[in-house]
Amino acid sequence: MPSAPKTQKDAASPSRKGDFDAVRNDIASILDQPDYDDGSIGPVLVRLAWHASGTYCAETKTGGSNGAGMRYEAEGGDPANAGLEHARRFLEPVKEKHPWITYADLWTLAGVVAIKEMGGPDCKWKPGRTDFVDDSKCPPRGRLPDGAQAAEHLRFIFYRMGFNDQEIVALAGAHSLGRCHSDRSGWEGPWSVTPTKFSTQYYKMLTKFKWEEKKWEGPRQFRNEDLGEELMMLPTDMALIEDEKFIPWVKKYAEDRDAFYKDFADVFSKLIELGVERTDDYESAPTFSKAEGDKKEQEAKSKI
Ligand code: FMI
Repeated sequence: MPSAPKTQKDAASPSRKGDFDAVRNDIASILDQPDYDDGSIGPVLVRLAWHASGTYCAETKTGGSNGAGMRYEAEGGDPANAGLEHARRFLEPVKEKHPWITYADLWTLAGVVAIKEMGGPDCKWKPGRTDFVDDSKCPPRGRLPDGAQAAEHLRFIFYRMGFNDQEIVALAGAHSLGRCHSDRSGWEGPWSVTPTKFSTQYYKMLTKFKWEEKKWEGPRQFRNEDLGEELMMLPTDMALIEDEKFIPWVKKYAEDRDAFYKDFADVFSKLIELGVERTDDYESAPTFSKAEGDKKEQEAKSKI
């Protein structure tokens, strides 16, 4: 029997240029991966968006989320980016289906979609990033933070990007997601018992539990088993409760979920905008989040 003719939708034709909702839906549809980590690639997509952006230097206006330089060995091969090739590989079918989107837009949008789908806030996202055509504009290695260090180092790195102490602590709350891998960073284990759910658990773990140095062959990290499984903290995570300017924010976010969600959404949106130089095409692109966009559309419809 001849198969039914393919409809327009079935055909493997590229999607309409600028249909970012279609891209959002396709990203959301690949997050669950039963054979990967804790069953989700959400956390590693958030890390991809962050590492793509976190090379920014406000003084020289270099680095940042424009360019998608991690496609090149110069940036992709930076040991700080170990493991992110998995995130990029998972996104490849989405790029193939929507070839008009740049990698730089796709990677940042993937982070935003993953945060939302894992129960986090709506982070504003705006398109218009371009991709480098070669590696000549890749930022130098060494711009991303080193988890083995302390508060002073965090400030040095995040102040360079233009963030303040409150924003540093809000960003760190993303460590309620995902885990460390001994074959990537060298450290091992998750920070929370629900690593695929966006939550305030990271701050609660830091403020309510006692952490002891793990005795093992690997790099220095801290451990706690009070919730029935071994959780971890990096030396830089511990720095947040050792520093008198950071700790009030850790305590606030442990107790005030709404404040954390709002502040995280603001600071993550700021992070993924670093270094973006838009083409004229996108100057008038909407800056509101999907939820806000849906709401505006509903309001507009109700007036018709
Ligand atoms: Fe974090 N991270 N992070 N992180 N990160 C991860 C995993 C990870 C550091 C170190 C570090 C931010 C900042 C910082 C995020 C989100 C964010 C790992 C394990 C390490 C060592 C990597 C691995 O796979 O072994 C710091 C301390 C130094 C580099 C640091 O400053 C920020 C700003 C964010 C986003 C807002 C997430 C989601 C993960 C989990 C990734 C995964 O694969 O599960």
